[in-house]
Amino acid sequence: MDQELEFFKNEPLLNDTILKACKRQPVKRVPVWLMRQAGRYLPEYRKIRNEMDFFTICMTPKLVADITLQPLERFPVDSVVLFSDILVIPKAFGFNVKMKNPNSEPIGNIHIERPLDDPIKVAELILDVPTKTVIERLHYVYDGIIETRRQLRGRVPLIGFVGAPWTLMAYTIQGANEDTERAPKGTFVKAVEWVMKHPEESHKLLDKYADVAAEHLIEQIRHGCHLVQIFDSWDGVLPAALYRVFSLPYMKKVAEKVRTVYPDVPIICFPKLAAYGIPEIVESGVFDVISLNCMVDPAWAKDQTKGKVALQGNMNPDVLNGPKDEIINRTKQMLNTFAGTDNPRLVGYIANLGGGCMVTYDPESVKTFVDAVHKFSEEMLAAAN
Ligand code: 1CP
Repeated sequence: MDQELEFFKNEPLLNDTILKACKRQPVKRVPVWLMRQAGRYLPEYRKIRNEMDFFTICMTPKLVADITLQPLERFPVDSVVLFSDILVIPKAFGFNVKMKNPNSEPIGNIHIERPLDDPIKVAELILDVPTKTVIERLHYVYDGIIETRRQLRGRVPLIGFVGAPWTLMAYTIQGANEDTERAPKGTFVKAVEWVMKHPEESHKLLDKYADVAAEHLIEQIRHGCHLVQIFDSWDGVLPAALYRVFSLPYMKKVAEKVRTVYPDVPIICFPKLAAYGIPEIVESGVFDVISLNCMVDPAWAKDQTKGKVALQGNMNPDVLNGPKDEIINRTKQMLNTFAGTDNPRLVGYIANLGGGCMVTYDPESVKTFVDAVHKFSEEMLAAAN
């Protein structure tokens, strides 16, 4: 296996545009991929998923590789994202992570059967589980990466990923992205209550999750991922003052640890709802790229980041449910906004959605978006010469 990993390390990449954009080097056209492009809306994924449990698929390297590559077989995306999930980490700690209604509702909600409900259990359920043990239990992810690299044959780079410590903690305590009076969807009330009531245990838990998340990214890179993304999907439930204490420092810790082992591998961070964190994320100096949610105005983000990091995003995902002309016009508009007057060559820019692909997409709409990014950015860059 070591020989194969060595081969992957040296395998030439046929398209490294996204790696160049991450490092703010010039490109001939803007690279594009879509968050959650694998799985979900593709009929070839739904077919597999109708017959199999989600985590069984994640644990089967051949299927991981097939599903990871499905978007590339249809569209000329400039990167593929590994088929896995952020919740593989709580699962590897021993939490029973389940997909609700797996049969009747293929794209279901996640829930954890017995979430962390008492601070006294942090030691036993989290701190006492050696990081090495957790990483061993995640070996199926690395096996999936190896199989994906075999089938990918250097066509485009492979993105690995992890959930940010705060987002992982939010799921571990809330148990689900609930939809009840106590915890309306997307608010993670119990998790926010925890950081107020049990700050010390929260910090210990976050610190351990940061260790494991960093090791998980390091192993993903070691097994063949070319770049990585950290998803802080639920940062926005923390007001800025709490975000600075309980989220950002731990996301930073993950990136710093990865950097010590792989100083040159691009790290993208996705502060999904906490745009207020962007200036400090830039200041931290450990991220190559910030992925912008569609709620963020690109002109504002450019002003905040001043070319010190690359930017990724941020088409409203709803647009891809609309007509073709609208997708094309909005894509043009997006490229023009990111270029502005100061960056006509679109240096340090990766086109993407501002959130994940939706189950409702017609695959043709994804193709329209990808083709439009390539066509118009090529024209814009040629004109800027
Ligand atoms: O392109 C891809 O979809 C590839 C891999 C991928 C990624 C990057 C999956 C597969 N999940 C993720 C990340 C992920 N998982 C995030 C961060 C991204 C984001 O903010 O959108 C989050 C929050 C999760 C947690 C998760 N996994 C949920 C959300 C629960 C909720 O409501 O809070 C769900 C429903 C899943 C299951 C899942 N993971 C991936 C897929 C394709 C699916 C759908 C599963 C199915 O087939 O039933």
